[in-house]
Amino acid sequence: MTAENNFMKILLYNPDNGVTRNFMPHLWMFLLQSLTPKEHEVVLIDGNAKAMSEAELVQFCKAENVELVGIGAMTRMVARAYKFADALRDAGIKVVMGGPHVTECPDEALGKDGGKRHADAVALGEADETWALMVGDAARGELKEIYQPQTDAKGNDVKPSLQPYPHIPWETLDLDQFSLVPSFMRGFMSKLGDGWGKFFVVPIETGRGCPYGCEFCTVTGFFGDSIRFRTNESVVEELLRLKARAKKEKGQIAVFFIDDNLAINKKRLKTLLKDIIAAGAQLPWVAQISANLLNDEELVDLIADAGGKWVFIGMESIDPANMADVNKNFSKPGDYQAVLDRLAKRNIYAITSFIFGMDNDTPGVADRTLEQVNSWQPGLPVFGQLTPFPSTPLYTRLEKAGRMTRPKHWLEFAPFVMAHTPLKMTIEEARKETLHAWQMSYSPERNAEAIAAIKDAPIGYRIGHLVARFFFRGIYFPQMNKRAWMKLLFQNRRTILSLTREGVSTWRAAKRKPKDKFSDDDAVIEGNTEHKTEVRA
Ligand code: B12
Ligand code: SF4
Repeated sequence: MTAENNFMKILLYNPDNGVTRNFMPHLWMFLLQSLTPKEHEVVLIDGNAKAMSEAELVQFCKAENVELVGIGAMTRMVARAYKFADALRDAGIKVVMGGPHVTECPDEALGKDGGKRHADAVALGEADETWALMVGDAARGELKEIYQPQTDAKGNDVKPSLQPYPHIPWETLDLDQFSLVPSFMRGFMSKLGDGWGKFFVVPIETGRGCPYGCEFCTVTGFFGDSIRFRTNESVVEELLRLKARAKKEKGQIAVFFIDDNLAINKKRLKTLLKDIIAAGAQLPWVAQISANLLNDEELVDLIADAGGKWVFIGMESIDPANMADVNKNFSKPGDYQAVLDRLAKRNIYAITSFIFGMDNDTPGVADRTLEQVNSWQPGLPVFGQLTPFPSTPLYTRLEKAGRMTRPKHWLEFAPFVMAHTPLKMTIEEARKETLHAWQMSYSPERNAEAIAAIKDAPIGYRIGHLVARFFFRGIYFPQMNKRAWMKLLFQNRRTILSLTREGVSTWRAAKRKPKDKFSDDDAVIEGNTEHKTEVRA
């Protein structure tokens, strides 16, 4: 830092998760960058997009004169985060940490639980209002150990209101490291349609907090049960800037509304969606919404008209006894089919998330779940295992019952190996069930069946579904290089060829027709919303 103006170069770093490449950058980095006092410079590195060893990161910081590094991590990535933090601190660089895990286990990060110290300071909870203080103190060499939001008379954190919301300059940020198009396919993809040479998924939040308190979830504890929203204007304005960028760059931008439950207040969501439609701010988007809130026809119409393409639904289990065990009774497995039908009528996909290893699960749970899933509208199923994250009611229950086999599972991270013993199956059985579910759901045969099941949908929609299937498979099966992609394309060649043939002939037919008249084929090529209306009616 220079003595005159306290200038510091700051790096915000997110470690890679060691298993898959994330499809989207992390919002916290962009948010804190926007909230950093202007006299400092901030650079961002996401280990998922730019793989670096600890030594390389240290070298980068030395070469760039970085004086402060902020590291954020979920529980799953925290062991990696600590390794990077240790290397940086050993090189004399100050490290501050934040995010859900260090909020839940601050003593671990600060070395006060008997282990090694990893961070000079930690930010507990939402750091929107503490980050500037941390930076100021670091610049003056007066960093404290713990930063946390002010508390109210009852001792609860005073949460940021989100009004006003920081300006994230998406229109100028260098997002190249986050493009999802593999580099060897960029040239070819850039010639398709409006241009697919670059494809980004950008995280946007419209609100924070969820009151439902599912037993395994950290959100109610971390963000609180009082929900806060941004103004509709600020969300619409952000979307319009992204839309302008996509057009200018001849690339594609999709949005992930990262709210934990976008429809938690249906009335508010309807006004937001109407404002998005009125402003023409539609971009393709995905959001998380619980099944119980998707029973409203008007809401689902608005979701479709406002650009909604995928809805992530935490279905967790097809067994109501399991749902009751984890305090998620409000989501009824018996309703899932109707919800998916309602979405499919508007050509919206569902990403359906399931958890294995719940207390009422027995061997065979994968096949039982798949039988149901395959009888529904085709979607994108994902499978995980019940994981006790620190500070959740689930963690406390299992700990009290003496069922934890690896109480600090995050320090010895093993993908898809449970950290406690399920009641009616073994840890190894749960691992095998999970593997089986992934294998069966994304096999070439299942991909072909899923595409055949939506044969009446527009060709653009079906191609999009197949591409999404290829990406989702990569959540479980490593698919990081050209060879892995070529193998995948070869295995699915029949489905790809038949969609390609149909796409080309539809495109040719559309080109031969006069442009001034709306035709069904145009709808098919563009995935036109008019066509959606027809399907709906
Ligand atoms: C989007 C998201 C994802 C994305 C990936 C992340 C991304 N690229 O954005 C996807 C969908 C891939 C994902 C996956 C998973 N996720 Co997730 N995800 C979220 C979600 C919904 C939003 C994250 C977000 O951007 N929040 C908004 C920002 C503003 O909040 P924030 O990140 O907490 O940051 C604030 C503070 O924490 C702090 N902060 C954060 N980092 C730092 C760093 C520093 C230096 C400082 C000072 C402050 C600071 O400042 C920020 C502003 O206040 C959260 C829930 C939630 N609402 O946060 C779950 C959440 C983070 N995920 C969670 C989990 C468990 C997972 C999975 C493990 C699920 C699974 N079983 O597979 C996977 C694993 C990911 C992987 N393989 O990498 C848990 C984490 C719990 C924990 N203790 O770690 C959460 C909290 C949800 C939950 N139900 O409990 N996830
Ligand atoms: S509904 Fe989702 S965000 Fe809310 S508590 Fe349950 S799992 Fe967490």
